[in-house]
Parts: sequence; C-alpha cells; structure tokens
Amino acid sequence: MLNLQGRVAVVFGVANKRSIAYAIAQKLAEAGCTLAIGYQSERLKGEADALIQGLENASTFQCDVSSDEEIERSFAALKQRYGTIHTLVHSIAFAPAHEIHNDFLETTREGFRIAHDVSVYSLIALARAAAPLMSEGGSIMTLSYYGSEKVFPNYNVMGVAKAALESTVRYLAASLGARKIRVNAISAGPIKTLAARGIGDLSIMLKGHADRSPLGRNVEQAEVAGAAVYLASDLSTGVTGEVTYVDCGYNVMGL
Ligand code: NAD
Ligand code: 0WE
Repeated sequence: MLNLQGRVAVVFGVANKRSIAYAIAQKLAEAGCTLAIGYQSERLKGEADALIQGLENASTFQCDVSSDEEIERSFAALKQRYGTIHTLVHSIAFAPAHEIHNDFLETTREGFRIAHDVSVYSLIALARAAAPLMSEGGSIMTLSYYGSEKVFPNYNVMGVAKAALESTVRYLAASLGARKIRVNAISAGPIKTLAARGIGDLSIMLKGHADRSPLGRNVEQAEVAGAAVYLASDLSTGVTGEVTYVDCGYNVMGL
C-alpha cells in the first residue's frame, strides 16, 4: 500500500457504508491520510460519525454543496483545523427523481438546473475553496459515469451533467495546473449504492454490464478506491485533466 502519511484528504459524498466516497475514505485512511469527511445534512450526521469510528485520524463536517455559504464556512473550519490540505474527493450527484423516471424529452428547466448545480457546479465551487489550502500542490478528483458519452435508458439529464462534469475537469486542470493542483475524474462502472438504488432495472443493468465487460463481472467500490489512492499519490504527478475508467473494461467494447 502507498504511504500517504502526513497528507490531509477532504472527502465529500459519504451517505452510508455503500457510498463510493466511504470506500475511498477507507483506503486513503489505510494509506495514512488524515481525513475530513463531508456529509450533506443533519439527517446523515449520525451515519457519518458512526462510519469514521473505524478510521484513524478522521473527522466529519456538514456541507450542502448547493450552498455557497456552507462551502465557505466548511473551508474556513478546514483551514483552522488543518492549515494545508492535499486531496479533495468530490463524490456527489443528484437529479430530482422525476428526471430519472420520465423520458429525457420531458426534462424540466428546474431539474436540469438542479442536476447541474449539485453534480457539476459544486466541483468548481469546491475546487476554488480548496485551492488556497493546497499550498503544497494537490489532487482533486470526481466520480463520473459512462452515461456522459453513451445513452443509457433513464440516466437522462445526469448523462448531460456528467458530460459537463468531465469537461469541467479539463478546464479546472488547465486553471489549476500552475499551482501544481491536478484535477481528474474516475469513471466507475455501475455499483449498487444509494444513488443507484430506486432505478427500477438496476439488476438488469448490472447483469448486462458484467456480461459485456472484458473482465466478465461488475466493479466494486474498493477497486474505485484503488484508483483514487493512485490519483491522490505521487504515482500520478504527471496525470491531470483525465478520465480514468474503473469499469472492468466495459467502455472499450463495441459488441
Ligand atoms: P451515494 O448515494 O452513496 O453518494 C452520493 C452522495 O451525494 C451522497 O452522499 C449524498 O449525500 C451526496 N449529495 C447529494 N446532494 C448533495 C448536496 N446538495 N450536498 C452535499 N452532498 C450531496 O452514491 P454513489 O454511487 O457512491 O455516488 C457517488 C458518485 O459516484 C456520484 O457522483 C455518482 O454519480 C458516481 N457514480 C456512481 C456509480 C454507481 O453506479 N453507483 C457509477 C459511476 C459514478
Ligand atoms: O450517477 C449515478 C446516480 C445518479 C443519480 C441517481 C438518482 C436516483 C434517485 C442522481 N440523482 C438521483 N436522484 C434520485 O432521486 N449513477 C451512475 C448510478 C446510476 O443511476 C442511474 C443509472 C446508474 C448506473 C439512473 C438510471 C440509469 C442508470
């Protein structure tokens, strides 16, 4: 395992033990990182506090990323507590339920706005707030999905938002490169998490994915976390603006 002792990582998007963000937090902690874990709302505080019990050197804070004020307050507290941070993990996406359940043609102005605000703009806002604390350089990463490039039934406005997210990664990489801050995305294959639940035919999707993937199976949270540790580490100092696929190879197949 890589040694990230002395590094501080801020991780957004832990909702429960299945969250990709939690698997990333666990692996970063195993590698020696000090962790600050952001949860969305009061309702998730108990869960987040319980989850960090198993992690060394971890704390939690509340931050709804649709609020500029909460972001500002969170990073003021992070600066007080840690001074310098090294890694930022953005593992957040949301679209109103009707946007996922209706036909794409029925996408509403408000649903489009919310999906892009929470799932895309938040990366820009968090990167801007984090950059002054990344005085030794840093690594910013976000989570994407292949629905940004190809049409998956019902992914709908989230696909459009993920395309914008991947483009945002490239623009942020260019903007922050001079400060030795790298920005990348991990495009994960489908995983049964809270955000993937409630989509009617998830098990059909998972089976289709496993059947078509070169590795013949689905990806696990811990494998996504492996790529995250690599992106946080000095093994990846030459990598920025990229989308790294952790999808058992699904995206390379034509048929
Ligand atoms: P998850 O539900 O565990 O995580 C989503 C997180 O987003 C939750 O912690 C939720 O609290 C947070 N969130 C939503 N709105 C927020 C807001 N306004 N402020 C702060 N936090 C907010 O599910 P997950 O699957 O771990 O999703 C994490 C990321 O991984 C998402 O970006 C998702 O698009 C991406 N992803 C998921 C899959 C999959 O199949 N599960 C595949 C590829 C990419
Ligand atoms: O990015 C995601 C999840 C995105 C998501 C899911 C929901 C469902 C519940 C964002 N917002 C909401 N809002 C809700 O109310 N994934 C990559 C997982 C996922 O979601 C899908 C998928 C896959 C895969 C939705 C439809 C089809 C496939």
